[in-house]
Amino acid sequence: MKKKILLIQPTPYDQYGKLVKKKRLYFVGLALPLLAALTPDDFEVELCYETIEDVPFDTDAELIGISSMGHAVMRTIDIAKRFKELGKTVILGGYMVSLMPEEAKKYGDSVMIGDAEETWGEMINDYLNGTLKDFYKKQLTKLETPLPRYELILKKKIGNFLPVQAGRGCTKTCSFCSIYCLYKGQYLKRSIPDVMRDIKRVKELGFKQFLLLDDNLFSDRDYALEMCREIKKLKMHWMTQCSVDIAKDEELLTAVAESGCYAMSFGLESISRESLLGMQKGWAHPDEYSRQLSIIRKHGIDISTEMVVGAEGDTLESIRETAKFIEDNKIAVPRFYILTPIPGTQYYKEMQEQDRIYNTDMYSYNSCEAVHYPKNMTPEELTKAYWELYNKVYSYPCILKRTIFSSTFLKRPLNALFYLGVNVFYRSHIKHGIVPNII
Ligand code: B12
Ligand code: SF4
Repeated sequence: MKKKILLIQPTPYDQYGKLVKKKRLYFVGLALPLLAALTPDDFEVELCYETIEDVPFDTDAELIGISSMGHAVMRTIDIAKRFKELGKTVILGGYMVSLMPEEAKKYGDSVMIGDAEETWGEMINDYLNGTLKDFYKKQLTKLETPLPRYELILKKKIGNFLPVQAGRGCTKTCSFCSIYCLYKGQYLKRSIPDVMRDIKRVKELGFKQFLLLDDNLFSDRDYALEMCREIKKLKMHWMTQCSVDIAKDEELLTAVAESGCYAMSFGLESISRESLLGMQKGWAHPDEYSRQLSIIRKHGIDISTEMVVGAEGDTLESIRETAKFIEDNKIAVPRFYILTPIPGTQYYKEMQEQDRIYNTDMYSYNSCEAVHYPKNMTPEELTKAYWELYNKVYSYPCILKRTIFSSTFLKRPLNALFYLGVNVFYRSHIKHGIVPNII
């Protein structure tokens, strides 16, 4: 009989300490299907996404691999402790444990720091030989990944698209960002034929759409142009995220739109220039945002945004103005976070050095509770202003203005109706005090 490994993507706790559970996980990460593909054939692999399914604590798997994302790391630790009590061998990996490996090691037998491509095989071998090391780390210099084992997630309650990744890292250096912290401004690209192999597989499996989950796909212009030319041939639809300065490049934007990209998410972060400068994001200019967003929209690309509040230039007034910015720019799906100093990031070091960490309880590092002392308000005022912002932007008048009373409705009515549905769904969460960022 084959040995078995169980790989788990834990779900976070909400701010009331309850596990966040969903009927469907639309945005599925790639780590587990990829780790499954990297696993030697003599192992059977089972995947568990806790947001949509329960962790099988009675599993017959002997090896348990647990991933970690942001504050969901608290659930990673709780699951690890339970499996340890049950006598299993527990391996931890993913962004959050990579940023705090020494702490993570207290709860597992071994910790994988960063990318697994060149160390996962060695880790499994060591486990089989009884020589598992405390830490595994190998900085990649090139990125080559096998075809993810998508078949292991097909029967799960996921959306109508699958994830694909072209590259890792980002050439920008925003101080709060975990990507910068791990990749230090490096952008590792896969070869275009390899990326196309994965997209073609997604198509063969009957999907008409995919999500390119790169952090800033357009970090390398020539690579991105070439990729768009290849994607166009497949006649599929896709979504991604990138920096808003793509608006400055009409040729690239045209190629992206013609290749089937219909939705993009932009980390605008703030309408305050001072805040952006404080985050080492001075290359972004809030006074250009409206023009840039309208150029992108003209190319037929729908927009969602990610913004943070609580940075150095933010005041209670600027947070209120953020709601107006979202409404005026008819952002289809806006998401907000309280700027959170994630341990391991440069921003965390800055806040620590300035003695501005207000709350050290990691359960609160959920991006909807202030855990630092902001410059221009108290932590309590920041948390209150954050929820007021969400409630204002997800009020029915604002939702309607941003969806069916927007120019998108005339050009792409089905999309506008879809975003209306997403907004109503998000609104119901916000009304229950649950942020929609993790769905
Ligand atoms: C898709 C995605 C999501 C999806 C899907 C999540 C899911 N449940 O599957 C959604 C939108 C739901 C989501 C939600 C959240 N996300 Co998210 N997400 C991503 C994104 C864009 C891609 C993840 C991915 O698939 N990458 C590709 C894979 C192959 O890379 P990887 O995950 O790093 O995995 C490699 C290694 O880390 C390692 N590895 C990973 N896990 C494990 C486990 C073991 C055992 C081992 C050995 C190795 C290993 O091996 C892999 C191959 O090398 C990343 C950004 C990014 N570029 O990765 C953010 C990212 C991971 N998310 C992040 C955050 C903060 C969150 C939220 C906490 C947001 C929030 N405030 O609520 C939630 C938490 C949800 C949860 N269940 O934990 C942060 C994590 C930061 C940090 N310090 O941990 C990231 C880095 C975004 C960012 N720029 O800050 N997310
Ligand atoms: S542009 Fe985005 S992914 Fe790149 S460093 Fe800044 S926040 Fe991180």
